[in-house]
This record gives sequence, C-alpha cells and structure tokens, in this order.
Amino acid sequence: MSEATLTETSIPQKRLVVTEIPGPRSREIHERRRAVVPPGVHSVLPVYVERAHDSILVDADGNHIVDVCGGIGVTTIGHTDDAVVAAATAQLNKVTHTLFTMTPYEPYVQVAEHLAQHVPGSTAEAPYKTLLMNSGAEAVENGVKIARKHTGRPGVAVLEHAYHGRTMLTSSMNFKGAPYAQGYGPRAGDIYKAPNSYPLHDGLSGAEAAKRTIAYLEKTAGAEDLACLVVEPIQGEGGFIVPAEGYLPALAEWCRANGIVFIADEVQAGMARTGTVFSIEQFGVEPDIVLSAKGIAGGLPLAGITGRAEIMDKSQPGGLGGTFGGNPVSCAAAVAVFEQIGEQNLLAEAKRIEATFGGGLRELAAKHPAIAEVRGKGAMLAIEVVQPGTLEPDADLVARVIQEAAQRGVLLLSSGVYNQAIRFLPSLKMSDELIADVLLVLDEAFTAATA
Ligand code: PLZ
Repeated sequence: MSEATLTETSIPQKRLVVTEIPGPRSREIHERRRAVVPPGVHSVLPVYVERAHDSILVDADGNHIVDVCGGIGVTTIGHTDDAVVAAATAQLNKVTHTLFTMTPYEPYVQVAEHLAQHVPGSTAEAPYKTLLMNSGAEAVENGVKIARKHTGRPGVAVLEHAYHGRTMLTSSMNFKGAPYAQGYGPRAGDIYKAPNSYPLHDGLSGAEAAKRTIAYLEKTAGAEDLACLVVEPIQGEGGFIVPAEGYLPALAEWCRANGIVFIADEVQAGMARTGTVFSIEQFGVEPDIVLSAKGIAGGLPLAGITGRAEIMDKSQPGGLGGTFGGNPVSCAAAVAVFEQIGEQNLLAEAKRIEATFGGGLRELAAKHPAIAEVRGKGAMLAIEVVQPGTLEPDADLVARVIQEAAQRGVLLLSSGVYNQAIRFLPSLKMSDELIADVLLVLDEAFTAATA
C-alpha cells in the first residue's frame, strides 16, 4: 500500500458537524444536480460526499457524518478498507476488463471458489457453481432465469414485504408497487406474492406461517407451475423482518418435495453482515441458489448467483453472461473481502455489534414507547416505530427522527413497506465508542422528534 493511499483514506472515526446539514457547498452542488439529474433519482440526505473511511463520510463542507447505512449494506467491511483498496488498486494496474466470456481471468474463478466454500449446502466433493454479474437485481434476474431453465416451468413465487430490485422483472417481484413499478408497466407475469412470516404482526409460529404461505401458493400458482421461490432470509427493504423459527425450513422442505428451486436472496443480509457469511445458515436451510451482491466487493459493483451444479449446468454455453459481469477489479476486491472476513474477525465483530448496538437499542425501546420492537441479527438491526400502545406504523415519526439525527451528523435510513422501521447497517468495524455516540444521538433525536 502506498503512503498516498493511506493518508487519503485515514479519517478519524468521530462525528464532527461544522455547518448546517446539508451545508452551503452541498446545497450549491445540489442545485447544479437538479438541472441535470431527474427527480426520479432521489437522495435520502443530499450531502455530497468527498471521502469516506470505515464509518465516516466527509462531505463537501467538511462535516464528518457517521454512516449507519453503508450505502444500504454495501460497505459492510467499512468504507475504503485498506486491504480492499490495495487489492483493487493492484488489479487496476494489471487489467481492468477483457470480458470473462471473451478471454477469462483468475480473480473471477477465485470469487467462485470462495462462494462455493461458504454457501451452506456446497461441499468440497460437490461444490456449488457461480455466475457473476454486477448488481443485486441482475442476480435475481439470473437466479429466476436459471431456475426456469432447470425446471422448464414459468412461475415465480415471492413473499409479501419482499424487495428484489428495479429492473422490469424484479420491480414486478417487489411487494411495493409504488414507487418501484408504478407507471412503468406492463409488469412481468407469472409472479405470485404469498403471505410472509412477520411475527410482530401476525403472531403466527413458523409452522403456521409456512402453512399459510404454502396454501396460498398451491391455490394461486399450483406447485407444478412454479420454477422457484425467491426469499430474503431476513427481509431488507421490508423492514428487517426476521421470520418465525421453523418458517424457512418448512418452505425449503416444501420446495424440495415439489421440485421448486429455493433461492435465497442474500443481497442485503449476506456477506458476514449477520454474523455468518450467509444469513440463511442461521435458519438451518441449504438453499438451491444463493444470491449475493452489495457487501461482496467492499463497495465495488459485483453480484453472484451461486447454485447446485445440476441446476447451474442446465444453461447452454452463451446463455449466461453480460459485458461487465465479474469485472476483474471488483473480483479482486471481493477476494480481499473474503480474506478479510477471516483476518479481521468480521463474523465475531458482527456478533459484538449485535450485543452492543442491539443492547443499546433495547434500552432506548424501554425509554421511548414509540419503539415497538428491536429486531435483526448481527449488524443488521432495526427498530419498529409505532403509535404508542398500538401496532400502527408511525412513518412521520420515523422521518422526523431520521431528520433530527442527520442534523446531528448521523446518517440513518427508514425501512419497511409502511416506513415503519429505522434500520441500522453499520460497518462491522464500527467501534463500541462510536456505537455509543450513535445511540446517544438516536436518544436525542427521539426526544426532539416526539417533543
Ligand atoms: N435484493 C434483498 O436489498 C437492494 C435498494 C436500493 P441492486 N436493496 C437496496 C435502491 O433503492 O435502489 C436489493 C435487496 C435485495 C435485491 C436488491 C437489488 O440490488 O444492487 O440495487 O440491484
């Protein structure tokens, strides 16, 4: 690593607010943006970021903002991790593009090997195989495509509260039509949205919720018409909903019995975020296909579709690919991420965050009656915000708390179909000290927002 890289990336891991937020320089850039970028591309907090390291974003006005979102679960290993920057920089100086389907390169194969090592169900004797693409939505698209090819069936089952992307197919798979699919129709067909497991609201056991999901799919789609069931083990955009115990194994069992490909969309929950490399491991399920993206390359675009060989091998040569899929620089970064999960003990770090951040959130919940529940696993945590004494979502309060926190230099994000939750996706390296500071700001923000 060169000295220049180190000095550029090392930023004190402390909150520092020097202007109002957004500050004058950010507001000036924002005005220019409004002239040339359409409003459909929205920014949660329009501070224009110049540099970032681990948990801190430095904006154009010199504010040091604590990032508790990580670009929505992407910089799981922290912004500009030294090892990731070094690996990507080295690759940048070797070769940046050939197109793997023209002339291949080793880093792609290395990423596939790492994924085969970590996906539950994959073994050394019968490793799962991987196709690399660029984004989570592309991973979902290809997962569905591969499942259809394998089964020869059209149907795609998804769950209520699910989120799978913004392409034409995936926006049709999302539970929320607005804003993702609204006005962009016709929407894709043969998609069945079944009730999920949402313990806070449905009060069902895993077995009961699974029975309801399966009954719905058998009645509406018919098992024999379904190519796949696509499930986020912990629903991300839906509000960090952790299903009741036994729910996912029951669905996986039903899929197996009916020849339906069980696809775990680990785009948000995967890559060490929850304390295991893939979150589905904690639910005791061996999926047929696992989708990864976001955190896999420490901030560079990359996505993986990793599945049982007999499923992945069904596609004909030339049937899978894309110009930029598995870009060498992204692959080199991903190899570094896989290595650093071990080197920096990131699975244990996720558990530490679950204890300290989660514990702090539970203390806040005891103090603020609007917090109905603290949930999640590892460093994928959320609070559900309601009108006290009810389970009615309070999206206005969520927005006000986020606004109050932003003014104090903490970047938070809502989640959920009803914006009923505030989610926390910190870097796995966020110190307990910085977590304590975030919790303090959150406490102040709740107090100010409910005053
Ligand atoms: N599957 C489970 O969470 C992306 C959306 C950001 P892409 N979630 C963040 C936004 O507003 O566009 C996501 C996800 C799950 C798939 C996706 C899609 O991943 O990389 O955004 O395409």
